[in-house]
Amino acid sequence: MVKMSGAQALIEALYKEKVEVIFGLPGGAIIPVYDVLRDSKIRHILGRHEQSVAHMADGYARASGKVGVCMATSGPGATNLVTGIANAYMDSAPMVAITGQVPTSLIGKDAFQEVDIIGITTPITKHNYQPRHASEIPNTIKMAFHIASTGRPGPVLIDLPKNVQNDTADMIFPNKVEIRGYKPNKFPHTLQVEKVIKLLTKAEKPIIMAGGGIILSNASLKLQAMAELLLAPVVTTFMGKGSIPENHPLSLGVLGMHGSAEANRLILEADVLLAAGIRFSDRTTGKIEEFCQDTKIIQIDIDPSEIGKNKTVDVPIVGDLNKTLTMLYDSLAKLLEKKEDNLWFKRVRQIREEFKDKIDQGEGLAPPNLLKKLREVLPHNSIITTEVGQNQMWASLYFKVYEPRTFISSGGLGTMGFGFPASIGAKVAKPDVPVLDIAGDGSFMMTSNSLATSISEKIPVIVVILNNSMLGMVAQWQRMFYKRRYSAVELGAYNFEKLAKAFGAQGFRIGSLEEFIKVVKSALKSEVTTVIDVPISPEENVFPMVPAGKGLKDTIYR
Ligand SMILES: Cc1ncc(C[n+]2csc(CCOP(=O)(O)OP(=O)(O)O)c2C)c(N)n1
Repeated sequence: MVKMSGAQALIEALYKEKVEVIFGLPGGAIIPVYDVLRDSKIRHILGRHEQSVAHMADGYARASGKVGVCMATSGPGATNLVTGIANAYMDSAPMVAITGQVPTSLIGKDAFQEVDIIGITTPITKHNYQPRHASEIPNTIKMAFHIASTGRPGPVLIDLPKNVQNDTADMIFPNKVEIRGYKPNKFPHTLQVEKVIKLLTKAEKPIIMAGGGIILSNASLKLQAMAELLLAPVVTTFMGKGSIPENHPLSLGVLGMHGSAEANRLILEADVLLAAGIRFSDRTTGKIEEFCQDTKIIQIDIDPSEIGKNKTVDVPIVGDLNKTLTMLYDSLAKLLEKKEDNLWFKRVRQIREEFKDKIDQGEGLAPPNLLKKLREVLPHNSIITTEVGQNQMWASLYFKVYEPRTFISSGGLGTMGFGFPASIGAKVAKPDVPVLDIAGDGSFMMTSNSLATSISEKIPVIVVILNNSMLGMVAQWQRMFYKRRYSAVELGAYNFEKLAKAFGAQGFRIGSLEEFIKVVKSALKSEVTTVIDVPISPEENVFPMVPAGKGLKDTIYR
């Protein structure tokens, strides 16, 4: 037992959890923690807005697989974190968010900068805590990290009243953690495994649908081995992009509203669907009643509440994906011979051929073309983050990803302004890897103040703004489904080159594809953040597209 203040215990406990970096922005209610942090070995990265601070922690978590930590003061600091916490929750990113709170004697009295952040974050966290005594802090931190990082990962919030930070107590730092009622089930039930094996050995047209769960459980290699053994094509959800190398002969790309033509078509022809680590999101399935109506569906997930939530399945199986796929693979490998070719694989090749020229990828700075050319100059392990809108969907469709954890985007919440701060977090996690944010001008404007963090903390990233002077995705919908009646989508033209330079970053405005490639190549060697403003036509649409409320068979190709 050691005597120390609550704030000291917090930093000590974070240190014991091997936390290397905290993304934060201080204020009155969290000053005691910041005072201790000043003398600790943990790096602090000062954000310029708490939403960005949370996205930085999120980007760090997704790139590294570790828990991302963010910190803010009470009241407005805490509410500014909310979007970032909700974003992490929707995409199952492991995060611990720490907020200051008014002293316990003032809680519930509308004190200065008081807000009920526990109430506000209850639906968007896996769990939240408000220790009322300093001595609770070490165990609370241990539990928070355990919950955030195990089972289906997600954010946990710890709200620390100021007097609890200041009070001293005898502290016990536990080595182990036991939480009643929280025991994520890692190993699947053997009877369910047998049922899956029976279905897969009989399947003639099997298809695998791989989600973000594959990446979270580091199951990419097992997924690939399984696909090769079954000769099953793999479609990924948006969150699953990167779970299989997108140049693998069995990879069909991302499925869904802006999915690849091959993925959206072939999934409708499969007889058995192995859905691994996915949640049948409406963006992915289109009209759910029409999705794989006559297909036998197997669903594997670590989170039992996901099974059958959006889609009734034939065989549910609860377990960690890496462990479950390993068990399935080991049994199947004894029963099946590896095939080099069959009718189903011929059909895969035929569909690929059929759609080869159906999608117009444009020339010069047309986004599909630009993203394909960008891929060619970047190392395989480069990390791409995206903003939200057309930029995100173009990146999903046309920027091929070869490794897990190298495509980081706001899937569930669709948060504009996520990509740039997330790229800063990812670069902190992987300083030796190039990190690029593919941005829209509207999204970049939301969190571009993070340029100050990127410059002052020397975290060099590259931002490519596909600048159509529009809220492009909304404009696309108005163009296609509201008879071109543009309403509140024209942003006007801004000079992002000058904006970047004002913060001390490099800024460029691009006139041609050749110039773009030249600037990217020099930015890759640079040690300072580079913003590349690429003017594109405001009339560009993202295709393919499944209109809202329609099924995958209704895909529009151009
Ligand atoms: C915080 C937030 N506000 C509003 C939206 C709704 N929305 C979705 S896409 C989009 C347009 C995005 O514009 P821009 O960032 O310029 O990207 P583009 O679509 O032009 O590539 C909007 C407003 C959102 N997703 N997030």
